Amino acid sequence: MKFRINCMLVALCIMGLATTGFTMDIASEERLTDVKIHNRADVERLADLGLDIVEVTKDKVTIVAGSEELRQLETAGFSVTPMMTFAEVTRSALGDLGRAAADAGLYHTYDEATAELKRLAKEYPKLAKLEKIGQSFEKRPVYGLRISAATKKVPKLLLVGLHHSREWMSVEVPLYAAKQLLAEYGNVEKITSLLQNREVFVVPVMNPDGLNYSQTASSYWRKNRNDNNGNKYKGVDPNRNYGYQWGTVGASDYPGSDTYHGTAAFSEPCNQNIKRLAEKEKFTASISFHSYSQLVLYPFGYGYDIPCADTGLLSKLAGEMAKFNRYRPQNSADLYPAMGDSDDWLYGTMGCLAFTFELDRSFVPSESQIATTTKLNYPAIVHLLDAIGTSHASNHPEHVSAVRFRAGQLAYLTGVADYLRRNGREAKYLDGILNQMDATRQDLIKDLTPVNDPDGTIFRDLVAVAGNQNDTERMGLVPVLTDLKSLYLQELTAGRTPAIYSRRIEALDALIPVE
Ligand code: 0X9
Ligand code: ZN
Repeated sequence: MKFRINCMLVALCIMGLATTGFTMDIASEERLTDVKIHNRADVERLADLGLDIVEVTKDKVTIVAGSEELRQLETAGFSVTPMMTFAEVTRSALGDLGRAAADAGLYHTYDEATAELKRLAKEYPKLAKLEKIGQSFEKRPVYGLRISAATKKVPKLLLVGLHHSREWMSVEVPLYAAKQLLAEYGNVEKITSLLQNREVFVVPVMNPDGLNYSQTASSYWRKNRNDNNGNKYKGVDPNRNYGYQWGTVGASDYPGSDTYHGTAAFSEPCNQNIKRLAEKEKFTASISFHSYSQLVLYPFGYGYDIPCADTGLLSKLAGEMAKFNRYRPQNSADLYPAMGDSDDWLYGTMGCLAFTFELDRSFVPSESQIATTTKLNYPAIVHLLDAIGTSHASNHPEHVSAVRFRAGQLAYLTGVADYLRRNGREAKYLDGILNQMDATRQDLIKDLTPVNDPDGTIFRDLVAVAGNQNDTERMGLVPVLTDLKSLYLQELTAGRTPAIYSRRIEALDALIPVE
């Protein structure tokens, strides 16, 4: 952090001329290119060609393309306006930066970010713990910082930076959040209480090889540095390698593409690291930081209009966070459909309320923007941290297992109550059991309201549990099943998604004994 970035870079970013490679390693052919569009089908076509989309507006998509892609676009009938080549941008904007190994001005390098995490863990031993979550393709350790003052099990928030090498600001925002949370603990009442009741896990650099490459060799590199088995084209796009609906939507199977998805889902060590971590931690929510476009994105992103049980909650939270950073809340696919991103997997498979922030208005804004962007986004992060005290995805594993547990408990308690009754035990035991049953039943009903269980995940769990009980045990669930039936009947009468409710009523009828 010794030198300041060449002021030409500042000028470049003001002009909005950020670019990179359609990833040929042959940088001289790369051009920032405007492609005229007429509708969202055009955006979809561009994403499906595996193009490196930088920005989407109403009438144009800005991409980074080499000469091969320029030809491809023209053949496909798109009207294109090529702008600066990558070489021109690099020469005029970055000056010596590309050669000043291991120095990125005020931006953190991988080594600096790592040193910072180590320093924080040392300075706040009671609140912060440094953890190695794995290593990269080039065997750099990938670190995370676990931050919490909780003494019990609490909701967890994951903050991840730098999937894409050239998006340096995406390191700064989670790192700043870690520093700020720790500094404010004990000084700012709200943060003190939040850290006593939440956990934050910060991974500022998930793709260290890419960051290093971008800061020392090719500033606008996007992907990781997998050697692709000796292929002349290097790198896999880490935000196309997660394993939910993995395929070729908005990605490419060609190693030369900047959205190359790799040889298989989770083929990349950096993606495996996040997978392992998420499977272990069961995060309630996450934010993955990217740049640029000033957006708060939410799943699903692998196709247009994918039904999603938590759309209401996700868009509500995105909207609330966007009030703080004044970004635009948007469904990911509505930006452009692309499979294999972190949010789709974190939400779809792990039941985590997963968001992507597209920071700023260029890849590497001037250094003075670091303070502005980090401060701007901190309150949005704190808001999500606060919100997960009461909000969770309907498919969050702890929630689903809580329902299973309650249903099982209810069935078990029914058995115990029956035993007590039959053996003439003291009424006080029986009363206790009956009270407990009542409370459990009420909790279950709450879990199963259409709002909390819009896609019926929990309902299916309940039906499975009920179906597995013997007749006596199932009796404990009958009041719940009956109440649910009348709830669904009300919904049906009100004309809300009749198909779903009539199916649920049928399933309930099969479990409720006929009197
Ligand atoms: O394309 C990406 O991976 C993200 N944008 S970036 O410019 N930082 O590369 C956006 C991902 C959003 N997800 C989907 N559209 N599925
Ligand atoms: Zn990105």
